[in-house]
Amino acid sequence: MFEKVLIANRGEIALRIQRACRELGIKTVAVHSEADREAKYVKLADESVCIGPAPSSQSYLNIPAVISAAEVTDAEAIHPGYGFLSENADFAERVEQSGFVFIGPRADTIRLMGDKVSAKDAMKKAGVPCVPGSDGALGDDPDEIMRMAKQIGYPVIIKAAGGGGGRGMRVVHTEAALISSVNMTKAEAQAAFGNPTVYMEKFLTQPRHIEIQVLADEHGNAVYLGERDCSMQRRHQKILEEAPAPGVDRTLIATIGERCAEACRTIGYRGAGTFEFLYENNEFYFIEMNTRVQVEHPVTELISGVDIVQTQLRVAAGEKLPFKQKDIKLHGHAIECRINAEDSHTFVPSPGRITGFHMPGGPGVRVDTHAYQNYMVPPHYDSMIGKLLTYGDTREQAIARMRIALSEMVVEGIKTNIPLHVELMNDAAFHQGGISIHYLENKLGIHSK
Ligand code: MV4
Repeated sequence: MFEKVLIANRGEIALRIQRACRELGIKTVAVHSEADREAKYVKLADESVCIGPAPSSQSYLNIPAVISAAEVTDAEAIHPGYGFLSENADFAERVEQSGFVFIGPRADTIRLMGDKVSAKDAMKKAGVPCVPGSDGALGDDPDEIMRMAKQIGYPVIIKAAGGGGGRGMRVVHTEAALISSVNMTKAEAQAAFGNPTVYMEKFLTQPRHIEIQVLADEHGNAVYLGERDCSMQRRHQKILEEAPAPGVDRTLIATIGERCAEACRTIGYRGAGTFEFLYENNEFYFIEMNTRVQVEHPVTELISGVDIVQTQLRVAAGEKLPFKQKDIKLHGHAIECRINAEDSHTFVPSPGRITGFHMPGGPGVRVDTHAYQNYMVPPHYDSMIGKLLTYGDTREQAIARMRIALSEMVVEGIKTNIPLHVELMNDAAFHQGGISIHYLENKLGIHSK
């Protein structure tokens, strides 16, 4: 196992990774911007290095600064967390070229999945069911594009190969709008990603967003840890996640999960990964793969008993996965509420000093946060200040515990979205389970879009 790991991230995930390292007896190096200098998790690390000014472009995204910090502290490996440099193939490559271990997949795997056309192609070849579509990049012939759309059937969606996570896509409802939409998406893709490549898919109108968690080692072993339902979202920002996905056939999950694990073996995947699917009419359709640990990984940890971050560290150090698929047993139900420093109705960020802070507890409650009383939420980064999770034997028990936990939770001095979560715990459609990706935006009203 590594002796010392550098954590190239901030906030709750930096603390989460630090805890995993500590449990494995690994020393930690925190890197931080000038804005995060006083953060408690920075002080808790064995060592810390300031890597630049507050803007992330000059600190958390500064590749030479991160690698220099690893050099001066003699760290052996770098954990990128989520966001920032976590899915940057050039970063992964430079980390390894500099003689450090990148805690994640190989750079060429990140590159493969970063290009959504090559990702889909690889997964289709590996037996993962995909959304029907163009089977590769769109060519230049308008007649062929029109024939293709007619064959797939309207509505279709045009997506940029360099996009993902909701960036660079356009829905087309009629043949009259098709070619101009393709050309506009190409122009935007060139401007945003430096790559004009686009592809076409059947547009699913009321899907759920369900993802499969996988773990793989360098010795050809891969397992899936069930699924997460992430449909409760607004503007591609997830608000609440849960596992398992309510009302989905367990046999179907097992089939899709095994396909994902097999795809990992086929492409030689290493580390933690997430296969994102759209789910509609009892069918799964692969859309993208994430090659990092995700914000919502704890819901899977709660129902599986597997420590995903520790496992990332183990497989990055060359160890075999400490379990086989038959050892993975999912129990109960977990829900995660993302706690954001923002206005509960307008979603406008609300940075500033937290003057009062009390976290809930009790059976089946987990809080992952770096915040505390007197902590100053900086205005420069994502507004998420923590995650409140509850676990129960049943979904009803997890919801009941979430209600209680939310009622106990106190965050004063800034606005938070706790009132929104309280409202969701009393929402009839949420209680029923199985809402689509459009549910929250419709509930909030057209004005919130
Ligand atoms: C889609 C889709 C409907 N049909 N693809 C948006 C984010 C990116 N990961 C893929 N996205 C979508 N792709 C087809 N063929 C609807 C979305 C979508 C969405 C997906 C997941 C979570 C939230 C979403 C919100 C709007 C649209």
